[in-house]
Amino acid sequence: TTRGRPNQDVKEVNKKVAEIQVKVTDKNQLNADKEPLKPAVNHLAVGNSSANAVVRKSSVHTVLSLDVTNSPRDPKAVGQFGQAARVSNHENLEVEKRWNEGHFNVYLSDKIPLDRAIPDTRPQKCSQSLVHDDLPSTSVIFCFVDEVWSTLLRSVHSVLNRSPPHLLKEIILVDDFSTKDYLKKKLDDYMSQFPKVRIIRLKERQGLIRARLAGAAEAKGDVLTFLDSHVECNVGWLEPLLERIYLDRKKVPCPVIEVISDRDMSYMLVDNFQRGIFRWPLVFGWSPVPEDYIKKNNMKVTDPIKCPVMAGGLFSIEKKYFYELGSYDSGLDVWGGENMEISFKIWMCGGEIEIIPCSRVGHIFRGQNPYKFPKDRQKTVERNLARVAEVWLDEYKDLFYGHGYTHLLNKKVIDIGNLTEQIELRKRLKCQSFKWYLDNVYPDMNAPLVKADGLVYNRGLRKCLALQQDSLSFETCDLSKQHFNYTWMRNIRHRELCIAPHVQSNSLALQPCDNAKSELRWLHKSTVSSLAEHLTVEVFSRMCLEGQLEGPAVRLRSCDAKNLFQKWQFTHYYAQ
Ligand code: LR7
Ligand code: MN
Repeated sequence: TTRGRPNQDVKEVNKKVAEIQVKVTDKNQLNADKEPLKPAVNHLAVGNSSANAVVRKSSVHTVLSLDVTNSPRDPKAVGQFGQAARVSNHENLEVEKRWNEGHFNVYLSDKIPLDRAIPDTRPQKCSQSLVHDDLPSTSVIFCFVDEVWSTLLRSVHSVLNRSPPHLLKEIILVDDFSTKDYLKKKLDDYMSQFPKVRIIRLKERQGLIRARLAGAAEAKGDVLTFLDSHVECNVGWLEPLLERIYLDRKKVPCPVIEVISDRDMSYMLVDNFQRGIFRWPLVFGWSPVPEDYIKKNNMKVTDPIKCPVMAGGLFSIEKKYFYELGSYDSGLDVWGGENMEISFKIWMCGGEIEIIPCSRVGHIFRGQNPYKFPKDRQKTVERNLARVAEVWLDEYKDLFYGHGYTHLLNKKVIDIGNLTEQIELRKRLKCQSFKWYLDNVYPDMNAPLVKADGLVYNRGLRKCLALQQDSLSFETCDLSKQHFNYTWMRNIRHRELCIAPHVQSNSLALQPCDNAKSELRWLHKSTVSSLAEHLTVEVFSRMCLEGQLEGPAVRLRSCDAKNLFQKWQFTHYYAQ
């Protein structure tokens, strides 16, 4: 109780709360094209928005961090209390005209108070949960490039209004070389009224990853808290994050990310028990915590949720720990992949990622990035992901490449840059393997190391492919002798040898496997093991592998749907 904490009168606060009746309902559905990134949302039916945030542990008096926006000056304002705002028909043109400035309803955002109230969406118990008196302080870092004025300001105000002053060391705005005029002198002038806000301007466009690093380098707080520049922090959002770090400095807590509608700017709460996961090829998504896990661990809605990966934009991390982990790979450009990188790094090198249900922050989910990518967007993201895969995925990186990214294996197509430093870092930190991560952090992830394996059975010959002294033959099927893998690189592989088609002579040979060689790839559609399918040369898609009774055991022939000698079947299928 030594730090200069606000000494709120509890009764006063409660009186204020009682004055407010908030009713928020959202009638608009979200647009479907962005669904994969959004957690499932609930319609709000919020009664009283309670102003009390978090009670501190072992404190002499009960301290409440007051949400100063709960009794707003203008309760009737557009979008007030997080309600859906409507525009009349004659304004639609204006809405459309300004949409692309941020790829959301910028027109509406500009009409909504910068310090609007939003409904307190925390689970009920949160307002009574205890936190320690001597929590670490944090620097809040917002990076932005050409962010919309009103959303940037609303983000900053929500932090200033809803964070206990003694825990908020500063707010650092990192301007990633914006082109908009209002983000220059006008922003400086505006922010000069807040001693805690600092602006750092980058001299060239660095992308959000290096922009965050620039912000972190200047930060003076014990903890770094990164936020996107179009958010609204909810009541009591900060204390529960800092509490987790206080308990264990290797915990990396994330708030629940709620949805601010890009259409009507309403604030919507999301389903409980959601966690961040990834699917191949390293695509972030939300997924509910498995039901039996909740039961087995007797989880309450307020309990922290272990998270295999974080969404990326919103989290707190102890500053020293961030640097011990080697911060971000600064070779990642502009946007994308850094959430995977830091997530794998945290888990595999001794830390933990958690979603904290008592901490909630709204975020505007947009259909498109409203800024330009200096290079092609797709290529930028692919390259970032390839860097992550090469450093962290071990033998599982084949799953990444095999899900649509085999072209990245061709060094002529893409230069992913130097990775020595990252690989060294992983060794120095003595991090666990990716297999360990899958087994321990994300056991419900489906990650078979090959697409299929076992015997390669030919329907016409009713025999299996065999290798005899480096040449192919057919034998009576016997799993103990003949074993091939159908790999993620779509190679047919036995140990170090792969079946290589020679299209000119229609013959087959065995070659040392090489993931980068597209000529070694075979298409094979069957996922149902009872169905035999063609093995088609990928680079020459009309040619199929065919078994022969006489002469060489196999040859290439024009594909023929009815020819049983062209139908092949592996013993086990693990994935499409
Ligand atoms: O070159 C850039 N420079 C920047 O400063 C590009 C972006 N930025 C800023 C930008 O202004 C914004 O404030 O970086 C922030 C994030 O960019 P967004 O809002 O365009 O990203 P996003 O919300 O679409 O994407 C999510 O994934 C990103 C992958 O790199 C980042 O990790 C984002 O922070 C992340 N956002 C969230 O996690 C919020 C929830 C979304 C989900 C799921
Ligand atoms: Mn964002």
